[in-house]
Amino acid sequence: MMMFVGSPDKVYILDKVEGNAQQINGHSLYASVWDIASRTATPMDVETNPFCAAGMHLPNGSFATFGGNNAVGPGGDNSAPGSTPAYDPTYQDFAGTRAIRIISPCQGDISSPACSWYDSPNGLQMAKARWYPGAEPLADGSVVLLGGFISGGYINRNTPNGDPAYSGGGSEPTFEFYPSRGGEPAISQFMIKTSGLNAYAHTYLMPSGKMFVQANYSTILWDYNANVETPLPDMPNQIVRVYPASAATAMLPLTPANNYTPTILFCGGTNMTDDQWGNFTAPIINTWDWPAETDCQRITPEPQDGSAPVYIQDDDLPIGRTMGQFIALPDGTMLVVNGGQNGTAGYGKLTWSTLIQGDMPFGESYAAGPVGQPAIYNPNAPAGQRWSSAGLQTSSIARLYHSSALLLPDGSVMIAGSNPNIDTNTSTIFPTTYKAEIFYPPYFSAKTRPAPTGIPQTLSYGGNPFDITVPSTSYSGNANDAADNTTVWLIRQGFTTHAMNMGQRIMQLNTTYTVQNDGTLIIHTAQPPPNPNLFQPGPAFLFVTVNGIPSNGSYLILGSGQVGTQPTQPASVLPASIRADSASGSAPSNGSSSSNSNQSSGATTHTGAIIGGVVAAIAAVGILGAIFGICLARRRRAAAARTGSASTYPMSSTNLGEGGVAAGLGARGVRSSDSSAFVPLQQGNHSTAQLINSPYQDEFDGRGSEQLGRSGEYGRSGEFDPYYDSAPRISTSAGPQKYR
Ligand SMILES: [Cu+2]
Repeated sequence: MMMFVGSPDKVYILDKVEGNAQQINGHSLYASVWDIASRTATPMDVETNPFCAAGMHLPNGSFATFGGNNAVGPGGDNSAPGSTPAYDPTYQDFAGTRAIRIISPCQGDISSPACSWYDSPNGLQMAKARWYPGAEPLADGSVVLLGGFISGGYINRNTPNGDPAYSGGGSEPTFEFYPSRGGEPAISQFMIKTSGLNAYAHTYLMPSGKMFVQANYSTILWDYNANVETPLPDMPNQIVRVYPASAATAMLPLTPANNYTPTILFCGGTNMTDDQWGNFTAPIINTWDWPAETDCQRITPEPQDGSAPVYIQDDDLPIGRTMGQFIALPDGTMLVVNGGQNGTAGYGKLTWSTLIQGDMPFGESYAAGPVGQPAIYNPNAPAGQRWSSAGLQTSSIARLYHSSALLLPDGSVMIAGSNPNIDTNTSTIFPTTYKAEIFYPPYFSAKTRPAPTGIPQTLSYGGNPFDITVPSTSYSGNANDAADNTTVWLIRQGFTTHAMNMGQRIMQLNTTYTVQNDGTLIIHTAQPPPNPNLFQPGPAFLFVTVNGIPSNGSYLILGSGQVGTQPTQPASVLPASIRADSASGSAPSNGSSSSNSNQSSGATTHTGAIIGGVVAAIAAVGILGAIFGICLARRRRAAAARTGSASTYPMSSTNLGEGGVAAGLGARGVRSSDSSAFVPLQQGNHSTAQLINSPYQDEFDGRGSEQLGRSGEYGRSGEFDPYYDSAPRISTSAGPQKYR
């Protein structure tokens, strides 16, 4: 599953071409858009096979995806009559290996051409076929696309590896740009050196404009203009971090305290030996028996003191993981969710140690042992104390290969996917999973969240600072302390797929403040530093975090909105802070606060907020429509009515009734009787067999496409989330926003 927040109110989703029950235009559905506020999914059409592409924002807020698989039909290949790699008549998908698909998120009619995916087998194309390419945006808003498979496989090589550049036509060792710089794409020596384990290479643009690239055991700084590579140290202990080892990998927050110096953190992955990895066909070993790594390493590729970059051992993950992924949270911490304790990403019918098809113990999955427990990394905590899972609710839904996670504008985290299956399979041990979850980080315990005003719709690289106003009604306690404890964060969630968030960045803006006598906080906020390499141009969300409690994110565009050299101005100069000694906030005060509140300001006083009903909880949000299918909620309701709907799960404040919210949803009502959907959360982490037979297994009614346009027919997945209506958040329905 691939997801991104395309606009303040919508998550765009692309999925694997396979036999999803939901149909659109006479074929299985592979794309939808999910409205965050109403929690409804609307099907969208794409023509080319988008799995497993790279994806990236563009400077104007559009998103693009690059590459994918050949056309596939039932069985995940071209074995059906009439099926070719160029087009499959059953699933009606065209080859996507060179496709560039673009969408401009918009507020209008989702089915209108302006709001739809631009995607055509004869349309915009890359110079080369790329499946699982690396992707990184540059300071001018263009995108580098690096390497990839030609037509897939477990890892990107043959054995013996006599042709590490091309693997006899299986590997693509070149790189190219979007928009194209013309000419024949040049070869990346790094792709040859890392042959086999270099798909979805980890890429991070550095302040100098060079790119940090990590794959296999190797690391470089890369000048992609001159195509010159500078070796950096190998990954310690030869732990593989790229797909399919799939470590959680992220750039830590860029802050005034670290002088905007990027540090990259790698956690988990796999230490399988070079032999054990196997080849395009399969791994040598039974991966599901091989424990994933707990090891974390961090590296600062361009130290400001001029010292040589080195990998530094960091605190171990609480539980070893493959396919974990980092989500930057607006309190400056990093959440890890998803993944498994054993094995790797990828799927297949066999390994070189289990050669009989059907003998693999976990269906087609090369991973096992789903890890449902979230963990939060605090980069500012002392070594030895950076990880915590205390109080975080554990999910019982397996999130293995093809899972994804994404920060939503309200500060919650959407978790979706898991599909280690060649074609749709809802009855295997790790099934094709349509049910999503929302994780509510600890700051959702606050009853009141900051309600800042004055946030601009565009930001520049340097230039005049701006003032953000935080009303006294939206925080509690001493005003000076609150001002000392206020941080302003710019977050780009990125394009999530395959345990990565491509393009994800988080930057704390420089601030000073004026505390007014009535407790109002005026936060004088600097523009981002005048270096577009630090935070590439394009869309982002701005959060104001007071005492560890973030506001809702405000959508904005950083930079000119166009591909090209970004204008820069001198760094913002901020006025000195002014305090007001007897002022205070008037929000309901004094509960214990979250242990994960921001610590970067070093303040000692910490007035928390009242603990509400939502503390680090995970809630299922039903199926996401239709890749996602139409949820037969009413069938479940009928079943619940027959059997009684008593639930032992806390369901406070979830009775939405027949009017109110439900009244806006068309003919169908929303009732609390769907609480049976929470039974999975009470099951053990490995109880997948029970999940398969559970009464709330995703259901589809198989209606024809002619009925799909009626939005009232789609399940409002929020009805399964007991926290949805009680979670403190600020309305985002402040009218249409300009965001393009
Ligand atoms: Cu994939």
